[in-house]
Amino acid sequence: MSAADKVKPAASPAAQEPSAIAGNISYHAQYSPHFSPLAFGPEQAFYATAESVRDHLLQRWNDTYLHFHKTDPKQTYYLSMEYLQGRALTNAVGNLGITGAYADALKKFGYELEAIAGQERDAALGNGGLGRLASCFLDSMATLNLPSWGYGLRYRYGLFKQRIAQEGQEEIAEDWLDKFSPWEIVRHDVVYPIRFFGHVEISPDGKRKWAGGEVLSALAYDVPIPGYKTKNAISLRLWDAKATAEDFNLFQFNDGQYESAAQLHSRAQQICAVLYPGDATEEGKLLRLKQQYFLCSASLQDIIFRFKERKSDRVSGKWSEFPSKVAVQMNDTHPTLAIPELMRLLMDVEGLGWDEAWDVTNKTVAYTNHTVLPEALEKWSQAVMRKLLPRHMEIIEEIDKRFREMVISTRKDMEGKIESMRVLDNNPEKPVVRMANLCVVAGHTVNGVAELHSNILKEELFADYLSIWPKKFQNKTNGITPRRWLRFCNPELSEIVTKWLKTDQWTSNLDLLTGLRKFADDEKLHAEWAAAKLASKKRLAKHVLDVTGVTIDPNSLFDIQIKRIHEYKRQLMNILGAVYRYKKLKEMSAADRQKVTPRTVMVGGKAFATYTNAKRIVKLVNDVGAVVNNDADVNKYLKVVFIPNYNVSVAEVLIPGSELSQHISTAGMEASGTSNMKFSLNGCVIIGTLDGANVEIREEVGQDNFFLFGAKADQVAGLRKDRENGLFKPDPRFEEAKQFIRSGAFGTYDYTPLLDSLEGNTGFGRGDYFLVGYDFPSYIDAQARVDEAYKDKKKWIKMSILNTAGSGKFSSDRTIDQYAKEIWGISACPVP
Ligand code: F58
Repeated sequence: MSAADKVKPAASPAAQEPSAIAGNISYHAQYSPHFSPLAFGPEQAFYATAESVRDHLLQRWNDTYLHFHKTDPKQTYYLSMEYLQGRALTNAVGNLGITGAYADALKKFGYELEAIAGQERDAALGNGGLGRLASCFLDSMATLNLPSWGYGLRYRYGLFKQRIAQEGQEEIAEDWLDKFSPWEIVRHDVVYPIRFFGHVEISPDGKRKWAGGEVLSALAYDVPIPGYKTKNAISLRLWDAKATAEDFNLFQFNDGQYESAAQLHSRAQQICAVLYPGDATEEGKLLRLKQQYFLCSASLQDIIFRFKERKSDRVSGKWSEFPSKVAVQMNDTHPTLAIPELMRLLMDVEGLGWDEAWDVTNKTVAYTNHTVLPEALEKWSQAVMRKLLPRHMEIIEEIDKRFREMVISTRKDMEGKIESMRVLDNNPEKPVVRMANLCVVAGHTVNGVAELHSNILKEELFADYLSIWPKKFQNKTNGITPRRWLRFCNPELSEIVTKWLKTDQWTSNLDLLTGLRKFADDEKLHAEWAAAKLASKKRLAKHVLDVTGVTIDPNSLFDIQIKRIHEYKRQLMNILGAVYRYKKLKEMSAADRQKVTPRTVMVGGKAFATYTNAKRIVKLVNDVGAVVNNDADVNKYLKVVFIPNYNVSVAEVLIPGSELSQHISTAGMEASGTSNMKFSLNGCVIIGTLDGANVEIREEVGQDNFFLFGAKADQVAGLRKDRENGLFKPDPRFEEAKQFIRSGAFGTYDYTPLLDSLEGNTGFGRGDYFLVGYDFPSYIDAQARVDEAYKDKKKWIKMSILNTAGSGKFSSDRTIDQYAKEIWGISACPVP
């Protein structure tokens, strides 16, 4: 009998009684080594509650591991540099079906579960949609009982905390591990060596091997991920970097040379210190490459270890079985080094030849692309790669050489295209490795994240490869977990949905939401729906007051744009629209103003620390808000609020309270978007362009329930040309809004560079590359249609209901089911 077989079931019915839970919470409060047993404030209550919930998780997690171990199914490993997990408590008790029991147990101590859950710090190990997608995927993998795991890095400080000061955004280290994370289990038994630098040694028989350099250790921390209404709990394995006692030079230390004595320890600490170390310097670039390699090497060593462990009779002769047991999904190009690392491990450690190793690698790895922005396509300096990973650079060169030879020998017609398709760009001024090309050449499947985006990949970005590998390219439209993004964050609306559908099965079968369509005109449903929305708006208004001091009116139209701040996402167009609205309100008579639909415009999001124009946009939103909100003539009709420190738990308050949300990127530039799905699911109407998943959302919810405007993706290139050729005639409203800002109406800060980026080629911007000027008039017109629609309460609520009803497609359960069947070839493996 193994140790795990002897464990008493924490998930037994008796253990789920409120009194048993209360006892368990007390136990953890008393015996927790973290706090004095005398104090039991909200914070202690949170940690004790979380540790108690963890007992339930651990049982399932152990059972799942054992079950996978025994049945040995093919398993997916999701490699991602980012996971935006947010808070875990509400989600964990919700997925385990013990929310009520925990709420009752906490009442015995005088606490509300919601308030205790609010004590938790967000795990913000991600930046934006890509990281949150990874977290939604884990939830769906566990829920669908799929044998699958996530691998990532355990950053000491996650994405920065954003503070708004006089000068605009300030970044502060986000200390999510300040106390400790109750959800992670440190695995002292799971440690792998990771080498950096060094050289390649060639043995007398010609075998090549990487040696020398410095070697650190990767230590695993496991975060159990419970599925919804299932016994399965999977792992998010996060790696931390360590140096050993042997690396600590006691002699130097005793000689007073403290820093050099612990040099390797300090380098180990740097690896997982922060997500996105600034990469303006060579050191920063090197550190980021180290992080990527660290993730890939540790994860692949672990995957190979498990492959061997699950069938102890597996010998190196059976490597052809590897792809039938292992699928590796690379979340964008950040884990591309998994390709040369798998090749290296197979050839240099396991003794396979090139062809065999290549076959295994190709059948194992697949790549998801999340962007077509040229500046976001990763390229690494060949010199840096050679210095840090000399053996990998050799392997990459060989991949490049063989790809080139293959094209030359089989596709004469493509000769002129080879240079741009190659993995290496040998431009003598700046020789680089093109990571996306490496992924396309080495992976068995490449997918985009929405129909439109996947078509752009096939027709533009990767068009040349399509004729070589027509079957390699797929679409997997993104999705979001309906548990976190409706069931748990919006309990009022969830209850209504359950009541009208007469089932709560929609939580794991989101297509059932279409059943709401037939009630879209029902007055009773309208009344309940409106009441739920108002309750969420009040909660949101309280949050705004708490964090900004601005009072907003829950009866005004709540208009929200929350996402990373980026010029292509066009928060600038939003704020120019608000500026235009403000100016018109000022010009109106008091009597006319009373006919206006009152609106609260909310913008939230973080600007990358070195992205100057994005920071200027943050500043502008705040400056406009400071003037508008204090202008007694108009502030009954318009408020503009910047929501600081946007993160997952803030989104959980904002999205349920939203009525209109803006997804207004330049067409063709937003790969998918996922917050658009969250908003629509929560009965929020979208104003948006035909971009990313907006296209599919509009199809699903109906075009009457979506405010469309702007240029189409296939017009964009032509419009940019026109602009360059001086053929663009700006709408007077666009000129008026910009001029108003230039006039100093919103303070003395110099917005010239930002506004000039919207003009022709000025040297500051790229000549309105993002086509704000072109789309502005149709945006303003669409906003006017919104104002009219909102006046008709019945019509608006119907639109809201139909948005929720049309959201079924956007469950990440659907997305993951498609990945499982069409890319990974894995099937459900439920714990009996
Ligand atoms: C996002 N990418 C896409 N990248 O922008 C969004 O359209 C899509 O819905 C989402 O992925 C999920 O597919 C994204 O979030 C990043 O955060 C990059 C990480 C590396 C540095 C540059 C930003």
